[in-house]
Amino acid sequence: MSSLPVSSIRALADLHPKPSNLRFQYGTAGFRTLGSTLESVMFRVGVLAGLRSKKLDGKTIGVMVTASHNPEADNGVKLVDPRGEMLEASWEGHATVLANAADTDAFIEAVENLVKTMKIDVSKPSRVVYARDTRPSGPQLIASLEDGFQAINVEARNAGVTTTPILHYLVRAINTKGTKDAYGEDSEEGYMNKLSSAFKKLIAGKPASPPLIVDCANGVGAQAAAELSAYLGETLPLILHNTATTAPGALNNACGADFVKTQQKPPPSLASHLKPGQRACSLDGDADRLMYYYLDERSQFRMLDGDKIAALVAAFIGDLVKAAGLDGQVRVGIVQTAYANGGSTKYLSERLPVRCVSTGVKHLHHAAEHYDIGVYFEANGHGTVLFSPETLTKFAEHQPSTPAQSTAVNHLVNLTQLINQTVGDALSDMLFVEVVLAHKSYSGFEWDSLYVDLPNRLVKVVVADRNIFKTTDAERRLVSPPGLQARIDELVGKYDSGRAFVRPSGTEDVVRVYAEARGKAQADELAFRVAGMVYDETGGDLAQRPVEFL
Ligand code: 16G
Ligand code: MG
Repeated sequence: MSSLPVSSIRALADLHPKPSNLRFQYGTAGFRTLGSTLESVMFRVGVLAGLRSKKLDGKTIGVMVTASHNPEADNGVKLVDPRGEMLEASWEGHATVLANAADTDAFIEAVENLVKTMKIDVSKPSRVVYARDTRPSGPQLIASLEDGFQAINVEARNAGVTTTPILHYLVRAINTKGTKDAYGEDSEEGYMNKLSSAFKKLIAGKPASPPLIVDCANGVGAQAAAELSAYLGETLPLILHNTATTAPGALNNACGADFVKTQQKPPPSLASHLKPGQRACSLDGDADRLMYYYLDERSQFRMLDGDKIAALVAAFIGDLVKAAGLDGQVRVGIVQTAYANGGSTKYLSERLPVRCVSTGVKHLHHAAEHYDIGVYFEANGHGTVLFSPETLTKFAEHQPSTPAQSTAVNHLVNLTQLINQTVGDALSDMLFVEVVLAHKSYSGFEWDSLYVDLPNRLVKVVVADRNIFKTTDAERRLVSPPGLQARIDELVGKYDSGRAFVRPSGTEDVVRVYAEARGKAQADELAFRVAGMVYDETGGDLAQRPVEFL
């Protein structure tokens, strides 16, 4: 049995020393911090990805270099497991250990430990496909990552500059190639073809759609959207904005899905393009989140966020399942987080089963897998719909008894092709929304009218130590610090339709407070009063209470 190529690892690891003053953590979205500090992390992730592949018998692992909606100077990296899903949670800890080994010797020791404890057969082949977004720090970080691949002889395939969801697609396509579960051709063209042909089938016979404005956040989504637009042609005219992928400082700056959601306004760059009634949407920096919006007849901004998308698409799928005659055989369910607006939860739970899970895509994704068709969306615009393997078989074997049933089954089958099954995908979700709008003859207004959002406020509190805040019940209740939840409950009880929760962020050194209530002023007041309680709990100086808006 061969052993680890220690001298090769050593020589290359020495080129990428860990900054001694920094500690890295593989968090909700992988490693993410200032791009200029990440070289050693990239090298080590290269080695780790190779080991993960060896552990899984040479299956292809994905590596995505991106910091999503974060500022341009940030960067990050996350691993993708063979079916195109997020890295298995137990390996997040291994990633953190490897990233924090103080020097080359400690790193080699950590790698040897991992090989031993996980019983990794290092003689197995290892395969990785990797990509990056458009950040300026990307090329240098990719070079470090490639040194990691080289250190343990990974067969590495460079997917270039592409979106996070396309990389996830590629991973699944590569690993299922030539099998009965073949996911698609393992190329960007394969992805574009798959989505655009399903879309064309789904909107066949519907009136031509008016053009859709797409804010590409000056990120990698701009390239993918331009490519997709060419495949779609007349079937969905896209007007792309914020496509300046090489303009310094432009990425996610006053544009993109996160800006729209947190500022509750359209990107200023779209101001002169948005006319009342015009549909528009924003992608985030790596094109896995989507926000829709429009201006009403009084030119008021109306946001159609992840919750509104969930409401629109879940009801559509539920209706198709019924129309196909599969009611009772195929269970449709919804997964949300505590951030889902109470209005959306009420609307959805009157129609379909709804579950609430902790924040973070991996939690939603796994919960959605428990349904035959699982619809999951975070309010921030990340989400997708999962069809279980048994459901796909049911669609294939179903014998429709009427032409209407047959049409509905066909639509469902086409949706399984349109919707990215690996991860939330802004472009795939955008096409899905457009299909539903076309089928229902909805404008933004009718869609928005499905339910009314409760006024809400999100606030972040900078505290000395966010780790003292521990939650339960899908992050809806605090168990620590003791007593705080009871005081929050008492306060919330004083507000009509009041709801509030406190959770430590998984991506920033802050605590987040969310509140909603019948009126805007009440929601704001509740959020700030709870934020005050949180701050007081940490013994801060009230005069400098560092509460920030988010
Ligand atoms: C990350 C998560 C997102 C979550 C957000 C919460 C992934 C791929 N992304 O962006 O799902 O909503 O973190 O951030 O899991 P927070 O913990 O700072 O509030
Ligand atoms: Mg993103």
